[in-house]
Amino acid sequence: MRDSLLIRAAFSEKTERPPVWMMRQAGRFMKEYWEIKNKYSFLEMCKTPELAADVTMLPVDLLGIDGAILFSDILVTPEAMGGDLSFGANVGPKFSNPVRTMADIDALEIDVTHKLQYVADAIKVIQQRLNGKIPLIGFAGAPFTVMSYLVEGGSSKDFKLTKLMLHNHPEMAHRLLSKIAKVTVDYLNMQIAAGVNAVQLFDSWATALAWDDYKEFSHNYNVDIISKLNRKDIPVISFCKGSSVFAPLMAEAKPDVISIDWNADLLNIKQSLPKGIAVQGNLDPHILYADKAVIKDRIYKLFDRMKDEPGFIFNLGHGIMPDIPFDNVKYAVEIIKEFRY
Ligand code: 1CP
Repeated sequence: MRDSLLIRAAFSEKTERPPVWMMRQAGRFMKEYWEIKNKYSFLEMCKTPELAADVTMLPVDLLGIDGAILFSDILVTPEAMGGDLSFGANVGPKFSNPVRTMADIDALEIDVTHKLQYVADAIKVIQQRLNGKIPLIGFAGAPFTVMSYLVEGGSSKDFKLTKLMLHNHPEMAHRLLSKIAKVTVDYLNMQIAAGVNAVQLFDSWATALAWDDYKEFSHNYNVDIISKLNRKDIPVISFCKGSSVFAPLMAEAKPDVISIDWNADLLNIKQSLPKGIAVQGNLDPHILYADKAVIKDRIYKLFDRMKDEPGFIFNLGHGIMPDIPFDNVKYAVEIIKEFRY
C-alpha cells in the first residue's frame, strides 16, 4: 500500500494525478446504504464486522475512489468509556447520561480497547475484501469534538455547555480531555495493528473555539495523540472544521496531512505550511449539488492551482450531504480519475 496513489500523496510524493476520497463517502447519499440501513440499526452496522465491511465497500465498488474509510463512528470511543449512546431516526446521536460533573468524569473508563475489538475485526474483514486494491483509512474523533457530544448529550449548534465547562471549570475539561486522549491513542494504535493504512483524526467542531481555547483544549491534546501513534508507513491526517484558520497550529502537531475546509485558498495554505506536510481538500461540498459543468470547472480549477505542489489529496472541505445526487458524486470521481497533471 505504500506505493498507492493516496499514501504517496500523503507522504508528499509526486503523483500523476490527485488521489480522491470523500468524507462520508459511505453513507446516506447512496440508495445501497439505505438498503442495509433499513434492515439494521446504525450501531448494529458498526458492531457487525461483515456489515461494516459491506458499507465500507459501497463507495469502493460503486464510485471507484482511491481510498476506503472504515465504516464506524467517532462516538464508539465515548460509548466504550461508558456513554449510553443511541442513534434515533433523524435525531442524531444521544447520550442519555451526559457528562457534567467531576464524578461523571471519574466514572468514565479508559482501558477500553477490548470493548472495541469489533472495529479491529471489521478492519480485518475489510482488508480481505480490498485485497490490496486501495488503502484503508482508519479514524477517531479528536478529544474536543468527542467531549462536546459527552457534555451536551448529543449534537449541538452552539456548544454552550461544553464551552461553559472550558471557561468556568477548565480543570474538569482537562481531566475529561486527558481521558479521551488516552483512549484515542490506544484506539488508533489498535486500528494500525489491525491493518489500516492511514489514520484521520476528526476534530469536526474545533471551529467553535477561539484561538487560545483551540490551543489549550483541542490542539494540545491532538499534539499528544499524534506523537504517540505507531506511524511507520502510516500517514496521519489531521482534519478540523476551522482548519483554514488553525492550520499553522495543526502543523505544529506534525501530521503528514492537514485536511482543509473550503474557506481557504488551498495553495496559499499549502505554501504557508512546513515542507513535508501535505494537504487534503477542499471543495465546498455544495458544489456537488450544482450542474456537472460547474462541478468539472471547480474541480479542475482547484487542480490547476495545485499542479506544482506535490502532496495534495482531493477531498471535500467536510462531508457529503445525504441529499447530494449520487450521479454527481460519481461524475466528480470519474473526471478526477481522468485528469493528469
Ligand atoms: O442515520 C444514519 O444512517 C447514520 C448516519 C451516520 C453515518 C453514515 C452517522 C451518524 N455516522 C456515520 C458514519 C461515519 N461517521 C463515518 C463513516 C465513514 C465515512 O465517512 O463514510 C465517519 C468517518 C463518521 C465520523 C463522524 N461521526 C464525525 C466526524 C466527521 C464529520 O463528518 O464531521 C462526526 C461529527 C460524527 C457524529 C455523528 N455520527 C452520526 C451523526 C448523525 C453524527 C452527528 C453529526 C452532528 O452532530 O451534526
